Amino acid sequence: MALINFAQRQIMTKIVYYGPGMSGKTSNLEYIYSKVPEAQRKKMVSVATELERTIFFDFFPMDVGTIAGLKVIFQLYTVPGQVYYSSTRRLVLDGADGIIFVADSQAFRLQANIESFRDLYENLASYKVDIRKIPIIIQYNKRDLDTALPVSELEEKLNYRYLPSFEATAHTGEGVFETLKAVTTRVLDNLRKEFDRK
Ligand SMILES: Nc1nc2c(ncn2[C@@H]2O[C@H](COP(=O)(O)OP(=O)(O)OP(=O)(O)O)[C@@H](O)[C@H]2O)c(=O)[nH]1
Ligand SMILES: [Mg+2]
Repeated sequence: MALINFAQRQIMTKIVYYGPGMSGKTSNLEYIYSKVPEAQRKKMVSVATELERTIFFDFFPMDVGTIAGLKVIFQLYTVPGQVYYSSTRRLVLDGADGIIFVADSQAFRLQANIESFRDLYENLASYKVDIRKIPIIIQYNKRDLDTALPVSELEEKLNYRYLPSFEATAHTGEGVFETLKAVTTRVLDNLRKEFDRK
């Protein structure tokens, strides 16, 4: 649910990086943050409780242009992945306009990916989000590891809804911007449709 601020002439959208613990969500954000020029981002904010961390920052891509004369801002969020932070994940997901599910490609994390996907759908359902409308992109991360499963197997086990998917190695940055672009493009399409209707 994008927020429009007419006074500042901007639209704030929310992208959430979701996925199991240690899959590479924070690494995605850190890489993006390190590559985006300062003029196109705000400071990274880290909200830490005693045990967990939620990180976010605002990102204003230059090539997007405006929608109805409003500047589009993407707020990129990452949630803590471990199972017991379920309530934080649910809160961070509230109002998301697009989601990147960062899966860990390693064979021994397959079940954790499956459970995290289920957790995502349950949380979206609790907010009555129509999963056919919200853009969800899958990122198969940690492709550099020998223990990574073939993408065909991950597709079969995780991507039964045929969502767009990308391979990545987040800590070196490979695939990170491709994944981000896939979600922002779809979020923008949704926004334009929304404005056309009005
Ligand atoms: N080999 C390899 N390691 C990675 C990759 N991406 C992230 N890592 C490592 O995996 C570990 C966890 O990465 P994070 O980015 O902190 O994972 P996270 O998903 O934010 O984890 P939580 O916040 O606990 O849910 C770190 O040691 C990263 O350096 C990758 O593509 N390949
Ligand atoms: Mg993290």
